[in-house]
Amino acid sequence: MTKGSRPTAVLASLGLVLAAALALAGGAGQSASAPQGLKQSWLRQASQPATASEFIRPARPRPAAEARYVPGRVVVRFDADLRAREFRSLAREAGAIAVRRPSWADFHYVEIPPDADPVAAAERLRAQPGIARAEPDPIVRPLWRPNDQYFNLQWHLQRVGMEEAWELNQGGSSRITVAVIDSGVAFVNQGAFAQAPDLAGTRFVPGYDFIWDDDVPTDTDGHGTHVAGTIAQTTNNSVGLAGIAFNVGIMPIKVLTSDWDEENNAPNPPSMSVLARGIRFAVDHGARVINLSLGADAESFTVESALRYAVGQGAFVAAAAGNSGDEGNAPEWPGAYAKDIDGMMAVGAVDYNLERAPYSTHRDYVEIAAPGGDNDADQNDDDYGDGILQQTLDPDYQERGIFNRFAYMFYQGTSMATAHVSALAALLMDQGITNPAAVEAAIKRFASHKPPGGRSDDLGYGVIDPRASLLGLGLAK
Ligand SMILES: [Ca+2]
Ligand SMILES: [Ca+2]
Ligand SMILES: [Ca+2]
Repeated sequence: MTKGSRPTAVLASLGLVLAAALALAGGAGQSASAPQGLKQSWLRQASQPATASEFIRPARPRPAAEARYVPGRVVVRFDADLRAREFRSLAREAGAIAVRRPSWADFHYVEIPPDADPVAAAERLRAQPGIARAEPDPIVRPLWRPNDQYFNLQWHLQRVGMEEAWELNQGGSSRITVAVIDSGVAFVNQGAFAQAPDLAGTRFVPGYDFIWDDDVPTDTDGHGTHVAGTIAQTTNNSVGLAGIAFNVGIMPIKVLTSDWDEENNAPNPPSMSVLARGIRFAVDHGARVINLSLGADAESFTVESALRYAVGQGAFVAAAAGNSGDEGNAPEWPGAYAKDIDGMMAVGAVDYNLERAPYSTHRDYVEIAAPGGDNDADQNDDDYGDGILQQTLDPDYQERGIFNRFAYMFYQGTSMATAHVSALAALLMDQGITNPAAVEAAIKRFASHKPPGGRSDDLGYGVIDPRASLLGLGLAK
């Protein structure tokens, strides 16, 4: 148990002591006591069949997130020897109104008035003895850059030689679970939610919805379903599209929100601390690979701690580098942690020519590149923008709150690139590599398009080469 982390029993008694001064909210329990919201009632509706159109469309731009931090909250790790009396005075000092420890966490939420400045409150808390860490909770958003052109070929699989790689390992196996920590996945037919038709043959393992607090992490956005498709779209079934590691198990974990989630008052925000809990859940439920096609513009000890826990438990992590390469090139977390963590890689995006896509963030933490697409280009002359094509929610219906209509959608972004690396890691794990650092080493060492000097901020150590990485492990065929 790390410094500042406490067993539940101690926390519960701390809360009771503080009850006079602070309202005590929640505890470390799971969903049994979670409030039931609109989503849970939609899950209980009579099921309707999924419908898939053959339309091929680009995704529409989404508005940028406005707030930088979740209001009304500071994330805190207490010193292990903190006494209740000391805490009462420091919480009052920081204007706290409640304290609770969420599930799958090694930290607490100190709740403050919704109009209070969480940055200032965290600063006040940090200055107090007995507080090991305190920070505002950065908002997390998906990393993709949709625009409005069309495309209908999976050039991104051909350009990295997937057909040749599949001769060595045809899509991995059910021994490997990949956690897709995202906006959820259209993985099940239940109530108002349907499974994407081209995920019908894909294997799913139980995950969790950290936004709505239930164990049916359906997708109300489309991003997570698209990412899951690149990893394990049902393949060789004569319909739809292919994925890379199509025999692995997908563990859907929802930590990102859609407009529908927010308009219908989903109880939890898409924040770094929520992401940290999702990572820990995935690791503790057997995920060997964790896909993080998301980012925030500020760091968080909660996520860094969860990432180190993940690789320490034998899970490889792939995280998007960011999509601000042509808009200020600011760093994104968790991607920026990757250069200091063996077994976690930050992924940049390349276009059809396997050169850095314009939006792909190019900083010192980029370690590998993979196709993320460029809908503004048509370098293969097929009259479609060069995006990454997978099946996901049809946005014409999704935006009206209809979650059983699907279409083939072009997305672009380091999100899409990250899915390629997660899938490759799953194939390598399936070959018997058990150490995430060894997976990272194999992906780096056997990359193609290695930059002069071995590494660049644009591509990291180069572009993934799945066949070479599999062969590099001594596999021959
Ligand atoms: Ca298919
Ligand atoms: Ca690394
Ligand atoms: Ca094209």
